[in-house]
Amino acid sequence: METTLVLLKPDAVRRGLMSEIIGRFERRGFRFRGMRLLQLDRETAERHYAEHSERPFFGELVDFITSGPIVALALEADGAVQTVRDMMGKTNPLESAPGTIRGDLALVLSENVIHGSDSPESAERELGIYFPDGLL
Ligand code: IDP
Ligand code: MG
Repeated sequence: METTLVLLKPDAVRRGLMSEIIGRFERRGFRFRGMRLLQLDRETAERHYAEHSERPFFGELVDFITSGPIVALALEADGAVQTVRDMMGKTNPLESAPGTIRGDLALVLSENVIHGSDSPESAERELGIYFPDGLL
């Protein structure tokens, strides 16, 4: 079994899309091992997105992800990392297929409603940021 880290970004919470997105994961059958509503400080956001620290959009990315409450989910299934990535769609919502979360709910690259870990190694690192006391 594998566990992955999902974030519902501030745009998802502001737009009232929490139940829409969480419901998709419930209906798909994931086991929920953690769920938190929180707002990131800049230091934690920079740690989360450390791989992008040299990118020109890094400042805006941190501004955005700290701009309001987010929901962090720890979701378990066989192949959870890839299954969540498939359900999310492509990074740019304009390239995301209908039926995916971004393909159904987003239009803008910088406000693409969801984060999902991109590998089991990333999932382990990111779960430690949001669920330092462990999972259920
Ligand atoms: P991912 O969220 O699909 O894993 P990443 O490449 O890890 O995509 O990028 C992290 C986040 O940074 C994306 O979800 C998107 O919101 C934002 N982002 C990626 N590329 C750009 C860009 O070129 N301009 C502005 N924001 C970007
Ligand atoms: Mg990524």
